[in-house]
Amino acid sequence: MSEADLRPQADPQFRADVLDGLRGPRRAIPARWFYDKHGSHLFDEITRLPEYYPTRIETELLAKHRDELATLVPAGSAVVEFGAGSATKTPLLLEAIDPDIYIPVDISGEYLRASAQALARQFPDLAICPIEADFSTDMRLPTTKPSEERLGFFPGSTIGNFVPRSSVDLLRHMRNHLGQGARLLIGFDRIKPTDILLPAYRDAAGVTAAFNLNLLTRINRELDGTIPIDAFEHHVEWNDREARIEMHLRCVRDVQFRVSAHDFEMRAGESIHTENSHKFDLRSLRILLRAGGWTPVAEFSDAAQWFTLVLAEA
Ligand code: AVJ
Repeated sequence: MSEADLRPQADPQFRADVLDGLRGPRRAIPARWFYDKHGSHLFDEITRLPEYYPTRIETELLAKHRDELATLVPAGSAVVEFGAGSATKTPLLLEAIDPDIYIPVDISGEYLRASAQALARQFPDLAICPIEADFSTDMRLPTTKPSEERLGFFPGSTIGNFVPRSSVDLLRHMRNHLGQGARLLIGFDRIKPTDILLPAYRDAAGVTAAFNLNLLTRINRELDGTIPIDAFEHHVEWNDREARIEMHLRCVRDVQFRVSAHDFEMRAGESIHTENSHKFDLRSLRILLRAGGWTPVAEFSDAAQWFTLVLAEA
C-alpha cells in the first residue's frame, strides 16, 4: 500500500477551498481551516499570550457581570455555543446562568469531544450535546423543549472573521435557528491603536506565526501538498479602510509546488490571505446586530473600551 492509500480521506470542502483559494492573483483561504487538532491547540496557546488581550478581557467581563447576566437570562435555558467552547469562558457562563442543556457547535470534532468531556466532569448534572458542524454553513440543532429559553453564545469576536455581508448572513442564520425570543451573548473586539492591535497578532513568542503557517502543514498532510513551508513568512497588517487586522502568508522566494495533483507557482513577495479579524466601534456593532435581526439589550465593556460583550434579543 502506498502512503497515499493510508491518508485519511480529505475533506472535499477543504480541498475545494484551497484549490480555488490558491488560484491567483488574489490568493485567499478561509480562516476556518486553521482549526485542525494542532491549530486548535495553537489557538488555545494564543489566548494565553501576554499580547493577546481579547480572551483575558472577555473572561473578566463574564466574571464581573455574572449576577447581572443571571437576572437577564432565565435559568433552565438551552445554551448553544458557536465554537467548541473555552475551558475558562464556558464554565463562567454556565455557572452564571445555570442552563439545562449545553450544545457546542464546532467544525473540529476531535477538539469538540475533548472539551465536552472535560466540561461533563465539571458539570455532572448538565446535558451536553456536542454537534460537529460548520456553524457558518449548516447548522441542524437538536430540538429543545419549546418551553426552553435559548441563548446563543458567540464569544471571542469570532464574528470579526467574517466580512460584513457574511456576518449579517451568519447573525440572521443564528436568529432563524435559535428562534423568536432567543437571546445572543456575543463578543466584539473594539477598534484601538495599532500599537496594541498588531502585537496581538504578531506575538514575540511566534505562536501566531506557527498558527498561520500550520495551515500549510495541514494542506501538505491532508491534500497531498508539496509546499515548502520555509519559503513562507507570517505577515500581519491593519487595513484601516475595512477596519480589520489581516493575516497573510507571504512568499520570501519564488516557489513551485503541487496540491492535490494541481501545480502552483508563486513569486517572492506574493502572498496568501489567510484571515480577517474585523474590529468594531459601538455604533458599528449595534448596526451589525440590528441588520442581523438582533436587538441589543445590554452591553458590557472594560474601562479601556477594548472589548465589548453584548446581550441581544431576537
Ligand atoms: C478566534 C477569530 C477571534 O481573530 O482574534 C487569533 C483568531 N487569529 N490570532 C481573532 C486569531 C490570530 C481570533 N478569533
